[in-house]
Amino acid sequence: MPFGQLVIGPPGSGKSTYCNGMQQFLSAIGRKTSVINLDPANDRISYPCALDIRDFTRLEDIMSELNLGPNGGIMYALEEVENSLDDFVNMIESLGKQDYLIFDCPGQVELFTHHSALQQIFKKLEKMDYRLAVIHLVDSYYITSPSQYISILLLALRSMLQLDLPHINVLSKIDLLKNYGELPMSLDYYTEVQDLSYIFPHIEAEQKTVLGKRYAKLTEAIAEMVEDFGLVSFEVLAVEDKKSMIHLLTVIDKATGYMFGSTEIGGDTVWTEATRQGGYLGIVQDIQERWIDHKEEYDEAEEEEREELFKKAEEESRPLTEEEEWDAALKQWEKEGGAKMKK
Ligand SMILES: Nc1nc2c(ncn2[C@@H]2O[C@H](COP(=O)(O)OP(=O)(O)OP(=O)(O)O)[C@@H](O)[C@H]2O)c(=O)[nH]1
Ligand SMILES: [Mg+2]
Repeated sequence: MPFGQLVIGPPGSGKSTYCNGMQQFLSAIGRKTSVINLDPANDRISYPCALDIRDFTRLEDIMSELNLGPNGGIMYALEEVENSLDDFVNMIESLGKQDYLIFDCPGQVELFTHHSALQQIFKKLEKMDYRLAVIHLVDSYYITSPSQYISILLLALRSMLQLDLPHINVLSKIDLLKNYGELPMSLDYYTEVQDLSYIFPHIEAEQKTVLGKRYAKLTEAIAEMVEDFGLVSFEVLAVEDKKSMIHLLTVIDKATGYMFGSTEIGGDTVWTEATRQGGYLGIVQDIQERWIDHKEEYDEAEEEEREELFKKAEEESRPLTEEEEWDAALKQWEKEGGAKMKK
């Protein structure tokens, strides 16, 4: 039974970069992976792409034939796929059922909050027994403003309900968070979506005008409603931070059921067995320490580790391989309390 990730999120949230990084990671642990580009505007793909929506329908042609702009063109392209769903799904099936799939989606928010095309494509795959999880990336910049934070909570809730699949919300680019100044609350407050009434005074302080006060009231009402659902929480990710990628994959494998499934599927028996033993789950506090409280010290220590690796490769007169970097990160994960990678 095939497994996969549907990578969604607003424009620029890091979806394509994540797909590239995740594919490299999966190939390092031996899981055979195919990345599928579902973004008709994505004409500079940085990863090896097994299937490209642009081979199915071309945005440029739609725009010129129908006199549409790029946003309308993307919606139309996905509607075309929705209308020829069987053909498109056959193309996905032709990749074989042994490959782990990653779908790089377009960034238009309406596609995962109230438009049917993506939902229909995903539902069709689900019916065909594909075990999929939605990975919803949201730029962590948005937690720096209390009212924007409530907006992304609403966005996350809305897409969770619309897409109706296992859903993992992720605050991306966490490495940049320190640059945006001090947060009123600690990082786990935002990731666990703790008692939102604590943030209300900060929402009110943001608004100075009369209409602004009413905006604050609306935001607070939305916050209460999101809290009542009790569904939204976040993981955190810095795509270059291998430890945060390792943690995220353990969470995803749990959500899709991959770690409980047959280990012969992807050829990554070692990883699957290791995560079955528990995985390493204390990440948010680590991330607060790594990326906010002691960023400089950690940067320095990691640079030293990397230099060691490079020195070793240099002595052997060759460049450092991606695999070696991943190998070092996995060893570190194991040392710090992650599950044992029995070789
Ligand atoms: N610092 C940092 N930058 C990142 C990270 N992930 C992505 N970026 C950068 O964010 C920018 C946007 O990344 P993309 O991967 O193109 O984002 P996207 O969501 O695919 O964008 P669209 O397809 O246009 O919606 C690029 O410049 C990336 O290098 C991260 O974890 N940390
Ligand atoms: Mg992209």
